Amino acid sequence: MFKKILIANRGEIALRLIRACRELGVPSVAVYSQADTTSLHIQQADESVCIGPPQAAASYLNRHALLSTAEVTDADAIHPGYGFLAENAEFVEMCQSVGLTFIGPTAEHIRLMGDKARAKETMTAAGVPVVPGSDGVVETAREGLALAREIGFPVIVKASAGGGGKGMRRINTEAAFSSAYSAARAEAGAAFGDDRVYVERYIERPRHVEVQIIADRFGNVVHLGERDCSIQRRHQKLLEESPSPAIDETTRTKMTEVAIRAAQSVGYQSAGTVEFIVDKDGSFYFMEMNTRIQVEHPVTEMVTGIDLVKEQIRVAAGLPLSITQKDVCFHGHAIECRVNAEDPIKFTPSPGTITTFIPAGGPWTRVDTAAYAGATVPPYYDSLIAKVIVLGHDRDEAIIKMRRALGEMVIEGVKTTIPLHQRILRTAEFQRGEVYTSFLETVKL
Ligand code: MV4
Repeated sequence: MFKKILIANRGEIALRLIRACRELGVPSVAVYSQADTTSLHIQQADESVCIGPPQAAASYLNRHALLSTAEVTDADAIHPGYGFLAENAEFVEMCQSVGLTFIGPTAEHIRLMGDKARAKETMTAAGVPVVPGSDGVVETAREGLALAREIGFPVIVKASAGGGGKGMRRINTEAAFSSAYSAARAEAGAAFGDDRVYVERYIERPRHVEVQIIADRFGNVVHLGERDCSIQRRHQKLLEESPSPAIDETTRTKMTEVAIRAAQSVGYQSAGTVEFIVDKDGSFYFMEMNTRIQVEHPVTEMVTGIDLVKEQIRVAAGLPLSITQKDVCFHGHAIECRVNAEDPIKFTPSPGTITTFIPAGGPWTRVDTAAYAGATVPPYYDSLIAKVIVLGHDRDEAIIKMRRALGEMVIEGVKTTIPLHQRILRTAEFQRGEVYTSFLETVKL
């Protein structure tokens, strides 16, 4: 096992990682910016080091500061959490070159999955179902239009360097193709410094279902079921649940098998998520693979009882997975609501000081947060301040528990998305499991 782990993150995920370290008996080092001097992760880690000014680029993204901190504190591994440097292949190589273990996949796996066109080609070759479309990148509008005619409109143009919804354009007609194609390329070039795009059929009213996998260095790959993340707004997930109300047992078996094949075909190691889009008929297609521990991982932990972060650290240390597929059993239904310091109507950030903080509690209710009364929510970072996760015997009970849990929470000083969640949970559509990515645009709250 590692001697000491540097936690290259902040907020609730930093605390989550520190807890895993503590249970594994591994000391942890917190890093913080000048905006985070009163943050809880500093209190909970065994040591802490200030790494720079508030701006993320000067602190949590400051790769040399992180490597020097690991060196002076004698840490032998770095956990990046999610966001920041979690999917930065160059940083993985920098860690490697100074003898530090990056707790995550290899630089090559991050690069492969970061290139969405290449990832799709690789998955096609492995026999994983993908949305019908171009074989890799589309070089010209002419080529794209010819292909769009073949597959039929509407189509979608996606940035190969994109993902998570950035640099995508839906095109409904032949007449609109050429200018939309050029606009998508220009947008991708400006956003990612890479204007390569690919084209595929547009799936109407899609649902987002993803499979959690974890793989060790000995070729063992285990799936931990799926999460439904269809309730989103502007490609930001709001609420996640497991199992997905969108798929039946047959589809679940196929999808989890496919996810394992996807990971195995590229020799993936560490925790990862294989993201699928599910259409109206329940057919599913590979979208992308996320090569990090995700915000919504507690949903999976609740239904499986498996500590994903501890497993992720174990496999990074070269230990085998402590579980086989037969050991993984699923119990009940879990829901997570993301509580952001945001105006729930306008979705604009609401930084400030949290004056009152009363978390939810009670049976089968988990709150992952770094918030407390008196804590500040700086404007420099993501506005996630708490995740409320509940486990019920079935979906109906989980909904009741979540409404009860959110009803207990009192957060004052900043606006939060709690009222929005309460409205979503009350709708007949959500209660019937009719969750689509367009939910918030189409359902009256
Ligand atoms: C699509 C699609 C329809 N057809 N691909 C958005 C995020 C990225 N991971 C994939 N996305 C989409 N890809 C085809 N061929 C619709 C979306 C999409 C979406 C997907 C998942 C969750 C929310 C979404 C919101 C809008 C569009």
